[in-house]
Amino acid sequence: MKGLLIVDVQNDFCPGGALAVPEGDRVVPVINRLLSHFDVVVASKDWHPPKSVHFDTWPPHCVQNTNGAEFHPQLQSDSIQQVFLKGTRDKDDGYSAYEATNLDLYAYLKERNVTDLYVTGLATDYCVKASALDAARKGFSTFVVTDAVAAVNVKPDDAQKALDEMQRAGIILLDSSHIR
Ligand code: VGL
Ligand code: ZN
Repeated sequence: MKGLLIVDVQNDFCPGGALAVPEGDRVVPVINRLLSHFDVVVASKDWHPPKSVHFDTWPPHCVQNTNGAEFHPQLQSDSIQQVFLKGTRDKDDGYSAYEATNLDLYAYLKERNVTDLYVTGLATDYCVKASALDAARKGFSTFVVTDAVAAVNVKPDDAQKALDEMQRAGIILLDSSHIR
């Protein structure tokens, strides 16, 4: 079975948000087009408490139950079968969707016989990277859809470095046009 993981396509990571990824909203129409090609569609949400050590590193963002933590309004979220919440504790960065605390992503995907996981969303250099590397480590055939991800780019080459690191870990990078 093929699974689609949508990482953190939330208002705070999109233009106008508290930790905006440049052109983060560009991924939304690409992800919407992909939805019907997958058996299992899941999403993660960055879901932080108001006070967190995570905010020593980052401006406050994706605080639980705020508008900034909602999915981008154009994302077809009714197609998402399950949401995984991560970074939920005050000492917890939770970059990887596999660190979700409401449910176990690994067990969820295994129970549904997902062998191939396609990773999309925000941000390439943090949560997409951490989630894809975990997926590969845990034995999923892992793909990153390059036109369905966007990077924070604290440094200008962070996106490329992240893509290189993922490729070295055996992750396959592909364009959404190759998914049928
Ligand atoms: C993320 C920085 C801080 C992400 C989350 O979703 O990539 N990046 N929190
Ligand atoms: Zn965060």
